[in-house]
Amino acid sequence: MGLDQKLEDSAGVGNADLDAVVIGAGFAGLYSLYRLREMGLSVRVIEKADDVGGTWYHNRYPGCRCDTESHVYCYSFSDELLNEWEYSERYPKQQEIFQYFQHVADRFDLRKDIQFETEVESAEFDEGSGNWVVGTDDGSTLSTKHFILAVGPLSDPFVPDFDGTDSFEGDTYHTAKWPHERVDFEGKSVAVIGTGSTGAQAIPRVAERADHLTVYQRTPNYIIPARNHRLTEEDYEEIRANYDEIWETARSTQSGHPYEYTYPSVEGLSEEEIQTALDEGWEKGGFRFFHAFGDLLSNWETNDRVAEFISSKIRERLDDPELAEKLIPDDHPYGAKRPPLDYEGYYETYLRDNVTLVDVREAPIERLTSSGIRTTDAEYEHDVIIFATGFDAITGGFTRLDITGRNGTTLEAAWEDGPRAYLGYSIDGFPNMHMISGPQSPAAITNQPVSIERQVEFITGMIDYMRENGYDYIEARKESVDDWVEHTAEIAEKTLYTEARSWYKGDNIPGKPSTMLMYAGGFDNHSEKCDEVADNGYEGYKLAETIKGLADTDVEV
Ligand code: NA7
Repeated sequence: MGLDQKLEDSAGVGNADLDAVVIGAGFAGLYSLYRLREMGLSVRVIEKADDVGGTWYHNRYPGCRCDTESHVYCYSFSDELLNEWEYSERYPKQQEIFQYFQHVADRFDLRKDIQFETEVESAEFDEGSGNWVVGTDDGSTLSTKHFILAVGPLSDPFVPDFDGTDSFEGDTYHTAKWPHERVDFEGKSVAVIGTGSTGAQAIPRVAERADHLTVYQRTPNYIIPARNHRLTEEDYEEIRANYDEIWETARSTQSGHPYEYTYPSVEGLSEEEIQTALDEGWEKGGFRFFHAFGDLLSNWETNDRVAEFISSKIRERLDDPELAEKLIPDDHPYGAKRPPLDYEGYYETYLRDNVTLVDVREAPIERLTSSGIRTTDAEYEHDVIIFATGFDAITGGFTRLDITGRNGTTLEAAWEDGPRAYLGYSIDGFPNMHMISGPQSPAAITNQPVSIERQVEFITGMIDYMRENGYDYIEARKESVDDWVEHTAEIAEKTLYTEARSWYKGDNIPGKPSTMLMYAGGFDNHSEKCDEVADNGYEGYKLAETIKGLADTDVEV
């Protein structure tokens, strides 16, 4: 029987085709599928790509890898899985992460419940049947009791709307929509626009292959050494001997990474102690450096010391003072914008004869021409333009869908004054709809697998509780959503995140309101709050046996 036929047969009687529809087959979607299936529920994951992996399916640009250390860039729910998988380097390459996802999908036989090459376009809560009706790009619909959005916080690529984009006669690529086949740069003049984490990874690699590379930089970033290396058998022996403790630490920190801060602050420390902490952090590299001082993102004094230290290191690396000053940030605290890592001599790349740095803060890009890029003070010829220009982060994956909740309320209307969600998961008026890495969740400012596992466990725990207690519907109360949004904003105000223009606040998207999109209070505190909510019978939510029961409580305060 076709899905449409099934839907027709069940229409109006409250029987959904499925217990849960999940959008996306990345970290969040696959774990949701695994857990819900373990609970005995009927689930279907809908994925637009032809394979699993989510962001790691689409991002295949040269140099693409994860800035999180590989031993904690994986699921922790299965000891068997942990013990059988080995990444080859300290930071996993895209190719290996993609293989990891394929392994997970095969190992747990997940593919049979994933509908690939299908894009969800709409979802509407049907008050007659009390189900969500999910519409896909092949014209079919599916009805489901629970609607889970595992769309990814960085899944909606952003390309600036430059005048003349269509007139460019060369090839253009966005890093997050990279072709599967090798892209040829040999003998070509290549432009990279953007120097975020993606640009920082791609630039050294493209420079090696292109005839000439021109980097268009608007905002310099603090880019620190990753200190990548191959992982040996001994490394893995040590990791495995300590895995329980590593995960326990990761789950107890603000960042979801398994590192404790060396000192809470620079305040009260001697000059020597500060210098030693910075030097040692620098030697460790990556986000371990980030963990030298606990108040890095809330205390200017600490941040200034760390930023000065990084700036001095950039100057040391480049014996061209003018170039160094162009590459040193001067407009934001370290970490208030996502800090990229350097794997392959990022700064030294600019010393190459075939690389030109164009400062587009000084002279912005005016337009694309048929043969290249024109800034306000020069014209550059290119065969290829690479947009490393980021994403409509956190909300873009949700708002691109046409979602309608109860009483005909659209997501667009619900978020008219800015995105809002209780704990990042739920919105009033949208029963049984659950977001992973939604706005006001810790999302992408924490180590994703740790944070995602926690969120999926909260959502699946909630669904389990509903079944145990005879509830068919759950919906966040309006006041819980409002309070959580206010709480998140208050926390952000106490941090230095407010001091940078960044995608954390939606500043990279023209017209998007500037507001901290994620919960900056830490993974640990968010997690504790989730436990408290669950322990109190899903405090802050309305639970009901019928859709009418849910609607009847609308007026309750
Ligand atoms: P990011 O971090 O958003 O970086 C995008 C870059 O593109 C950044 O340097 C932007 O400059 C630049 N950009 C965007 N629009 C323009 C225009 N109009 N002109 C010039 N330059 C522009 O995206 P990434 O893909 O690097 O990283 C996203 C996340 O993926 C990363 O943080 C990791 O979590 C993984 P800006 O800084 O806005 O001045």
